[in-house]
Amino acid sequence: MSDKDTSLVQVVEFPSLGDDRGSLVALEGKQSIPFDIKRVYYIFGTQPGVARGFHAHKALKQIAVCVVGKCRIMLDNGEEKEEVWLDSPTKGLLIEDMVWREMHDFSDDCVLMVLASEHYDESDYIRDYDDFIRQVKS
Ligand code: T46
Repeated sequence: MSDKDTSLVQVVEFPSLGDDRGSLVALEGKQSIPFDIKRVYYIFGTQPGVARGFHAHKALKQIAVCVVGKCRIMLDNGEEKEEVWLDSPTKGLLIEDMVWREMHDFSDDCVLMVLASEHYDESDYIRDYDDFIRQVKS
Protein backbone atom coordinates (compact mmCIF):
# COMPACT_ATOMS: atom_id res chain seq x y z
CA MET A 1 0.00 0.00 0.00
CA SER A 2 2.76 2.38 0.90
CA ASP A 3 5.69 3.49 -1.20
CA LYS A 4 7.45 4.89 1.87
CA ASP A 5 7.45 2.44 4.73
CA THR A 6 7.38 4.56 7.86
CA SER A 7 4.81 4.84 10.61
CA LEU A 8 4.06 8.47 9.82
CA VAL A 9 4.02 9.02 6.07
CA GLN A 10 1.89 6.33 4.47
CA VAL A 11 1.37 7.05 0.79
CA VAL A 12 -1.24 5.13 -1.15
CA GLU A 13 -0.82 5.01 -4.93
CA PHE A 14 -4.16 4.83 -6.73
CA PRO A 15 -4.26 3.06 -10.09
CA SER A 16 -5.05 5.41 -12.95
CA LEU A 17 -7.63 3.86 -15.25
CA GLY A 18 -6.52 5.96 -18.16
CA ASP A 19 -7.13 5.41 -21.82
CA ASP A 20 -6.68 7.59 -24.88
CA ARG A 21 -9.46 9.91 -23.63
CA GLY A 22 -7.59 10.76 -20.42
CA SER A 23 -7.41 9.49 -16.84
CA LEU A 24 -9.80 8.27 -14.18
CA VAL A 25 -9.19 7.30 -10.56
CA ALA A 26 -11.84 5.37 -8.60
CA LEU A 27 -11.77 5.41 -4.79
CA GLU A 28 -13.85 2.87 -2.90
CA GLY A 29 -14.28 2.43 0.83
CA LYS A 30 -12.62 -0.64 2.34
CA GLN A 31 -10.86 -1.20 -0.98
CA SER A 32 -8.44 1.44 -2.27
CA ILE A 33 -9.42 3.44 0.84
CA PRO A 34 -8.69 1.41 4.01
CA PHE A 35 -11.88 2.44 5.84
CA ASP A 36 -15.55 3.15 5.20
CA ILE A 37 -15.88 6.70 3.84
CA LYS A 38 -18.36 8.76 5.87
CA ARG A 39 -17.38 12.24 4.71
CA VAL A 40 -15.63 14.00 1.86
CA TYR A 41 -14.45 17.60 1.93
CA TYR A 42 -12.10 19.64 -0.19
CA ILE A 43 -9.99 22.72 0.34
CA PHE A 44 -9.43 25.14 -2.52
CA GLY A 45 -8.77 28.82 -3.13
CA THR A 46 -6.19 28.86 -0.34
CA GLN A 47 -4.69 32.31 -0.14
CA PRO A 48 -0.94 32.84 -0.73
CA GLY A 49 1.19 32.19 2.34
CA VAL A 50 -1.63 30.55 4.26
CA ALA A 51 -0.98 27.33 6.20
CA ARG A 52 -3.83 25.17 7.52
CA GLY A 53 -4.37 22.28 9.89
CA PHE A 54 -2.41 22.68 13.15
CA HIS A 55 -4.40 20.06 14.99
CA ALA A 56 -4.73 16.31 15.57
CA HIS A 57 -7.76 14.04 15.77
CA LYS A 58 -8.53 11.62 18.57
CA ALA A 59 -10.31 9.02 16.45
CA LEU A 60 -10.35 9.78 12.75
CA LYS A 61 -8.63 8.28 9.74
CA GLN A 62 -8.31 10.32 6.59
CA ILE A 63 -6.88 10.05 3.11
CA ALA A 64 -5.78 13.34 1.56
CA VAL A 65 -5.30 13.73 -2.19
CA CYS A 66 -4.33 16.81 -4.18
CA VAL A 67 -6.61 16.28 -7.15
CA VAL A 68 -5.24 19.50 -8.68
CA GLY A 69 -2.00 21.30 -7.83
CA LYS A 70 0.14 20.52 -4.83
CA CYS A 71 0.80 21.21 -1.17
CA ARG A 72 3.26 20.10 1.50
CA ILE A 73 1.99 18.17 4.51
CA MET A 74 3.87 17.93 7.80
CA LEU A 75 2.94 15.08 10.14
CA ASP A 76 4.03 14.82 13.78
CA ASN A 77 3.25 11.93 16.14
CA GLY A 78 4.79 13.64 19.14
CA GLU A 79 8.09 11.84 18.71
CA GLU A 80 9.05 12.50 15.13
CA LYS A 81 8.02 14.76 12.27
CA GLU A 82 7.94 13.97 8.57
CA GLU A 83 6.94 15.89 5.48
CA VAL A 84 5.53 14.84 2.16
CA TRP A 85 4.45 16.68 -0.97
CA LEU A 86 1.04 15.79 -2.31
CA ASP A 87 1.41 16.58 -5.98
CA SER A 88 -0.53 13.99 -7.96
CA PRO A 89 -4.19 12.93 -8.20
CA THR A 90 -2.96 9.32 -7.96
CA LYS A 91 -1.19 9.86 -4.62
CA GLY A 92 -3.10 9.62 -1.35
CA LEU A 93 -1.74 10.28 2.13
CA LEU A 94 -3.18 8.21 4.95
CA ILE A 95 -3.38 10.29 8.12
CA GLU A 96 -4.06 8.24 11.23
CA ASP A 97 -5.52 9.48 14.49
CA MET A 98 -3.32 11.19 17.11
CA VAL A 99 -1.11 12.71 14.44
CA TRP A 100 -0.57 16.47 14.36
CA ARG A 101 -0.92 17.74 10.79
CA GLU A 102 -0.06 20.97 9.05
CA MET A 103 -0.61 21.86 5.40
CA HIS A 104 1.78 24.37 3.82
CA ASP A 105 2.82 25.82 0.46
CA PHE A 106 -0.49 25.39 -1.36
CA SER A 107 -0.16 26.07 -5.06
CA ASP A 108 -2.62 28.67 -6.35
CA ASP A 109 -4.61 25.98 -8.13
CA CYS A 110 -4.52 23.42 -5.29
CA VAL A 111 -7.66 21.39 -4.65
CA LEU A 112 -6.99 19.17 -1.63
CA MET A 113 -9.66 16.49 -1.29
CA VAL A 114 -9.97 14.58 1.99
CA LEU A 115 -11.87 11.33 2.59
CA ALA A 116 -12.72 10.79 6.24
CA SER A 117 -13.74 7.76 8.29
CA GLU A 118 -16.16 9.73 10.52
CA HIS A 119 -18.65 12.55 10.30
CA TYR A 120 -17.55 16.03 11.33
CA ASP A 121 -17.18 16.36 15.10
CA GLU A 122 -15.41 19.38 16.55
CA SER A 123 -14.94 17.54 19.87
CA ASP A 124 -12.64 15.07 18.07
CA TYR A 125 -10.10 17.85 17.37
CA ILE A 126 -7.06 18.60 19.51
CA ARG A 127 -6.17 22.12 18.45
CA ASP A 128 -3.60 22.95 21.12
CA TYR A 129 -0.11 21.50 20.50
CA ASP A 130 0.84 21.24 24.18
CA ASP A 131 -2.44 19.42 24.85
CA PHE A 132 -1.65 17.07 21.93
CA ILE A 133 1.78 16.25 23.38
CA ARG A 134 0.24 15.63 26.81
CA GLN A 135 -2.34 13.24 25.34
CA VAL A 136 0.24 11.38 23.21
CA LYS A 137 2.50 10.85 26.22
CA SER A 138 -0.29 9.75 28.56
C1 T46 B 1 -7.94 17.95 8.75
C2 T46 B 1 -7.28 18.78 7.71
C3 T46 B 1 -6.49 17.95 6.74
C4 T46 B 1 -16.98 21.60 8.94
O1 T46 B 1 -18.00 22.24 9.30
N1 T46 B 1 -17.10 20.32 8.48
C5 T46 B 1 -16.02 19.62 8.07
O2 T46 B 1 -16.15 18.45 7.65
C6 T46 B 1 -14.73 20.23 8.14
C7 T46 B 1 -13.47 19.46 7.71
C8 T46 B 1 -14.63 21.52 8.60
N2 T46 B 1 -15.75 22.19 8.98
C9 T46 B 1 -15.62 23.58 9.43
C10 T46 B 1 -14.87 23.77 10.74
C11 T46 B 1 -14.25 25.15 10.57
O3 T46 B 1 -15.19 26.15 10.96
O4 T46 B 1 -14.87 24.30 8.45
C12 T46 B 1 -14.03 25.26 9.06
C13 T46 B 1 -12.58 25.07 8.66
O5 T46 B 1 -12.09 23.86 9.26
P1 T46 B 1 -10.60 23.73 9.82
O6 T46 B 1 -10.14 25.04 10.32
O7 T46 B 1 -10.57 22.57 10.78
O8 T46 B 1 -9.81 23.36 8.48
P2 T46 B 1 -8.32 22.88 8.29
O9 T46 B 1 -8.01 23.06 6.87
O10 T46 B 1 -7.41 23.50 9.29
O11 T46 B 1 -8.35 21.29 8.61
C14 T46 B 1 -9.07 20.40 7.79
C15 T46 B 1 -9.94 19.46 8.62
O12 T46 B 1 -10.77 20.22 9.51
C16 T46 B 1 -9.11 18.51 9.45
O13 T46 B 1 -9.95 17.48 9.95
O14 T46 B 1 -7.43 16.90 9.13
O15 T46 B 1 -8.17 19.64 7.00
